[in-house]
Amino acid sequence: MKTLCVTGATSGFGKAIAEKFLSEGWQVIATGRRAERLAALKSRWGDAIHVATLDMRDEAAIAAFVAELPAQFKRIDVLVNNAGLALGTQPAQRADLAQWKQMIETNVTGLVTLTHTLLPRLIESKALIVNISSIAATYPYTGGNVYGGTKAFVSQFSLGLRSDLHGTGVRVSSIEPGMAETEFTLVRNGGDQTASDTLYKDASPIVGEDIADQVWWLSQLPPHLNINRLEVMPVRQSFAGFQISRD
Ligand code: NDP
Ligand code: 8X3
Repeated sequence: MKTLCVTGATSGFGKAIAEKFLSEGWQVIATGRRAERLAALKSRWGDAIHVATLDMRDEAAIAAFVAELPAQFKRIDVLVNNAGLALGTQPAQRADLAQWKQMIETNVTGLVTLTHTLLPRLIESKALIVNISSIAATYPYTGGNVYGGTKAFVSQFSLGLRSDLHGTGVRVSSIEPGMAETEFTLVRNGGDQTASDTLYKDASPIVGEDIADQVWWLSQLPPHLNINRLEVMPVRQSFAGFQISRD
C-alpha cells in the first residue's frame, strides 16, 4: 500500500488532500496542531491513517515525529509540504514583526526542516515531493510582503531540490494556487469571518478538493515525468496593473 504524508491536514487543502488519497485506498500520515481535528480524521479513517500533533516551528518535535513513525508508515511515497499561513494584510511599514517571524518559521523553516529530516527515506522510496507555494510567490500585492517572500522561497527551493536530487528518481513539484476558500483568510485576518466571507462571495474560488485533485494527478504521472510548477487560479481572479504615486 502506498503512503502519503501531508502537513497541515486539519483544514483546507491538507484535509482535502488527506481524504482524497484515503478514498483512493492509500494510507496517510496527517499532521497539524489541532489535536481534536486530527482525532476526528482518525476516528473516520481508522488504521489507514496515522495522525500526529505537530507544530512545524518545533524542530525537536519534527525529529521525534519522524523517528516515531509506526513501522507500516515509514516508507513515504508522496510528501506534501502544505502547512502554512499568511498573517496580516498591512503594508510592511505597519506590519507586525512577530507575524512576519511566524510566517517564516512555519512556511520556510518548518518546511525545510521536515524535508531535510525525511530526505534519506524519500530518496530510498523515489518519492514525489509536492510543495504548496502560491501565486504570491510570483505576483506581488500590497500587504503580501513576507507571505509572498516565504512562498517565493518555497517555489525556488522546489526547483533547487530538483537540481540537487538529480539522478535519484525523486520528483519535486510546487503547486502555486491563487484564491482558495479555506480557513486561510480567517487565519490571516485574526478570525474575522466577515472578511473571509466577503472575499470569496460570488467569486467561485478554488476549493480544497481542486488542489487535492491536482496532487492526486501529480501522484499518478508516470515516473519519467516531473511537473516543476503548477500555477492555478480561479477564472474570476486575474491580474491588475502597476500602481504609480505622483507628487
Ligand atoms: P488553512 O488555514 O485552511 O490550513 C492551513 C493548515 O496549516 C492547517 O491545517 C493548519 O493546522 C496548518 N498550520 C498552520 N500553522 C501551522 C504550524 N505552525 N504547525 C503545523 N501546522 C500548521 O489554509 P489553506 O488550506 O489554504 O493553506 C494550506 C497551504 O496553502 C498554506 O501553505 C497556504 O499558504 C497555501 N495557499 C493557500 C491559498 C489560499 O488562498 N487558501 C492559496 C495559495 C496557497 P493547525 O492550525 O491545526 O496547526
Ligand atoms: C494565497 C493566495 O493571493 O491570497 O497564497 O496570496 S493570495
